[in-house]
Amino acid sequence: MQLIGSIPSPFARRVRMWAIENNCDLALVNLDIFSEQDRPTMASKNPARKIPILIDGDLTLSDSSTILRYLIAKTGKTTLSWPQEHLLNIINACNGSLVEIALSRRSGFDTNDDKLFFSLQNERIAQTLSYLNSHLNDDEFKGCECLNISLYCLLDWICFRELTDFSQHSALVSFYNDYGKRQAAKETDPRL
Ligand SMILES: N[C@@H](CCC(=O)N[C@@H](CS)C(=O)NCC(=O)O)C(=O)O
Repeated sequence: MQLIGSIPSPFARRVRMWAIENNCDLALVNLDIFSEQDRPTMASKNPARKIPILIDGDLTLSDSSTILRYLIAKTGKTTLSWPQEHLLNIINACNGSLVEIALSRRSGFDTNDDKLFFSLQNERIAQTLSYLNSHLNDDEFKGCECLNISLYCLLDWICFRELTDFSQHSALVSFYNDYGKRQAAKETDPRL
């Protein structure tokens, strides 16, 4: 199987970490998605022009959550429960808003500007981080590898890109420090 992605992408990293932890053979095609050279490769596989993209024989899949669900099914692992799906969507919402903020900054906007678009993203980021801080020690969160990996990739990307400050959320900080010690986290570190 091939994963079309990039090393910094937190969404691609989830899939890469899950594959490492589950001995799943996955070759990364590392693209610079905003470069003239690499963009056509992404566009030819996904008209939505987003990574990650999984290629398994004739099958092409997009969206990290869908890809993870596919790999979980393919390897016979336990699927996420509905409450776990809800938590994954909260992580996704936070990560999605942070992508909007990162792209806005890259486009030269002041993301602290008093504009509806930025206020909505900043509000969502603050609320979801606070919610995750209160719930990551719940059994249904702790027992789900997919949620743990997705949260770690989100938090490490926040630090890597200096997107926001979660230091007031002590449960998130302690989770981040512990999970970062894992081999899969080290092997996929975007700083390397
Ligand atoms: N919901 C998607 C989000 C994927 C996503 O936003 N990927 C970013 C890279 S981290 C991307 O391709 N951005 C390109 C763009 O927004 O134009 C997923 O879970 O895979």
